[in-house]
Amino acid sequence: MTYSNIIVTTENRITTIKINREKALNALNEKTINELSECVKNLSKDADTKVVVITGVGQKSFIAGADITMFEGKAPTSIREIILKLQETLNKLEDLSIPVIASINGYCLGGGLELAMACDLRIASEKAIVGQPEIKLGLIPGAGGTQRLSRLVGAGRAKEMIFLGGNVDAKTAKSFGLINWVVSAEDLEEETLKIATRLTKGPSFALNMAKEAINRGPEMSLLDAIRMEAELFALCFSHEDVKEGVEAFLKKQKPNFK
Ligand code: DAK
Repeated sequence: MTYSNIIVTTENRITTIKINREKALNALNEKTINELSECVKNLSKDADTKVVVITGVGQKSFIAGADITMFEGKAPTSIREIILKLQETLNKLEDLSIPVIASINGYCLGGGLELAMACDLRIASEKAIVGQPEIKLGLIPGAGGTQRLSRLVGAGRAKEMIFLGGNVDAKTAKSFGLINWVVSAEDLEEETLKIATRLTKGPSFALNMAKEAINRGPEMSLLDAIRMEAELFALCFSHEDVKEGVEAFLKKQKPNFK
C-alpha cells in the first residue's frame, strides 16, 4: 500500500509515522484510518523497528480528532464499521511488542487523544492542547476514550473532561498524569528522539515483558496480575540480555543489549 495521508520513515531502528493532513489539522478520515491500520499491521511483523514514534505534520496539530465531515449523512452501520476499524487499529498499536511514543505537537483532540492514549509514552510541546470534545457534537468518545482516559487519570477527571468537553493545556495534562513530559515546541523533535534512542538501546525482550505486564494487569485480579508478573520476570531469564545486564553491572560497565 502506498501511503499519502501518513508519512512513514525508519532511521536507526526508529519508525516515525506522521499524520499528513495539515490543512484539516491532521483529522482522521477514513483513508487515514485505513493507512494507519495497514502500517500498524506491518509494524507487528517488522523485526527491525525497535521503537515507534507517532506525530503530526506541521506546527499546529497532532490530530484534531476524527474528521467531522465523515459523520455527515452516514448510516449508523457504516459509522460502526469505520469506528470498529479505528478501535481495532488502536488496540493493535497498544499491543505492539515494542514501545510506542506519541509526540504531541499541537491539538490532540477526540480520536487524536484516543490514539495518543493507545501509545505507551506521551511527550508534548508546551503548546499542545488536549481534550475529548465529542460531547459538543452530541457524541461520546468512540475509540477507547472512555476506558483508556479513566484508567490513566481516574474516573473523576475522565468524567470532568468527557462531560464538559473542555480542553486542557499540556502542563495541566501532565499534572493529570496524561502526559509524561512537556517540552518547548522547538525541542519536541529532539527530545522525542532522545527518548526513542534510549529505548532502542534497552533490552527489547524485557521492555516487551514490562509492557505486557502493565497492559494485561488491569484485566486481572491483583493476585493474578502479580502472579503473571512473576512468570514474565522468570521468562526474562530465558534471554541473553539478563546475562549481559548482570555481568555489565558487576564489571561496572554499561550493558550492550543485542
Ligand atoms: N474534522 C474535520 N476538519 C477539521 C477538524 C476535524 N476534526 N478539525 C479542524 N478541521 C479543519 C477546519 O474545518 C478548518 O478547515 P477549513 O475551514 O480551513 O477548510 C481547518 O481544519 C483549520 O481549523 P480551524 O480553522 O477550525 O482552526 P482553529 O485554529 O480556529 O481551531 C480547533 C482549531 C482544533 C480548536 C478547531 O478546528 C476544532 O475545534 N476542531 C474540531 C475538534 C473536534 O471536535 N474534534 C473531533 C472530536 S470527535 C470515529 C473515530 C473517532 C471518533 C469517533 C468516530 N470513526 C472513525 C467513525 C472520535 C471522535 C472525535 O474525534
